[in-house]
Amino acid sequence: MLELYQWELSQYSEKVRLILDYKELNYRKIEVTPGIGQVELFRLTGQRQVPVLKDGSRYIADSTEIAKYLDLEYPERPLIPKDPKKRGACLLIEEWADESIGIKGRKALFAAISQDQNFRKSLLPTSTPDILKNLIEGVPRDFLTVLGVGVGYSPDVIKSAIADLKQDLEALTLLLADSPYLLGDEPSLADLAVAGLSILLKFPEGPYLDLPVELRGKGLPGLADNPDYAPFFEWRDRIYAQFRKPLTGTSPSASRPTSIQID
Ligand SMILES: N[C@@H](CCC(=O)N[C@@H](CS)C(=O)NCC(=O)O)C(=O)O
Repeated sequence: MLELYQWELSQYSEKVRLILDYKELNYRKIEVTPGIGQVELFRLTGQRQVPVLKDGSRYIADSTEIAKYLDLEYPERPLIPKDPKKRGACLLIEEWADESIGIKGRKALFAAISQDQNFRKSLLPTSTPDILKNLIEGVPRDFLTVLGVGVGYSPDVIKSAIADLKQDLEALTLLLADSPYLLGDEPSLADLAVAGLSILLKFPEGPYLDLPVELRGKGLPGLADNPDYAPFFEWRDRIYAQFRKPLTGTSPSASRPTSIQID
């Protein structure tokens, strides 16, 4: 069976999960432990990031490479159109979504977490002991701001990320005004990339991610609750209802591995 080395709340991992579900491929999720698990990932693949797909003895890193690999090896329900114009537009949107929504969504979420203690506490894994939750909940906002500056997320960077995301959402809403999918009447990798990468802007309403139930449908203030972008999130809900498989089992986090497994 295919295996996906992932983080549950990684937007690039979600893009791949949506693609796997769209192609109706079964896979097993392997939650990589930040830090130590990434060292193992480096040993296996020469890089430290998730997602990584394992197919037999092959490891494929990077969500775009994984999408292309899956379309070649599992051509049923193709992701990338054959028509040259649509193919070009599909590849362009996919790349743009990675660079814009994927990266800026993470920055904007960082800002939201650093400003809202309840949001931050709810985002910690459900398995985190209360003592740790309380410790992190008590971290002063300034400390997180300093941390943010340390990783390149200064208040200016965050402000500009949010402004760019607003333009992205306006553009997507316009593109989707008269067609069910970004490239017209058929779904493509462009839709799956945009929909999957946008989880950090607003978590899906349905039972698709292993995160506290109260966070479902919640998202970035000014984006997730902005009526101007409601058509975009309605479109995304439709994509999820059509193609994304809901979580199965009563307590997905309980059965989650705590480190990556090596054959
Ligand atoms: N270009 C990569 C980006 C993947 C990425 O940014 N992954 C993040 C999680 S969302 C990660 O692994 N970060 C850990 C690190 O960089 O050490 C892709 O499309 O898969």
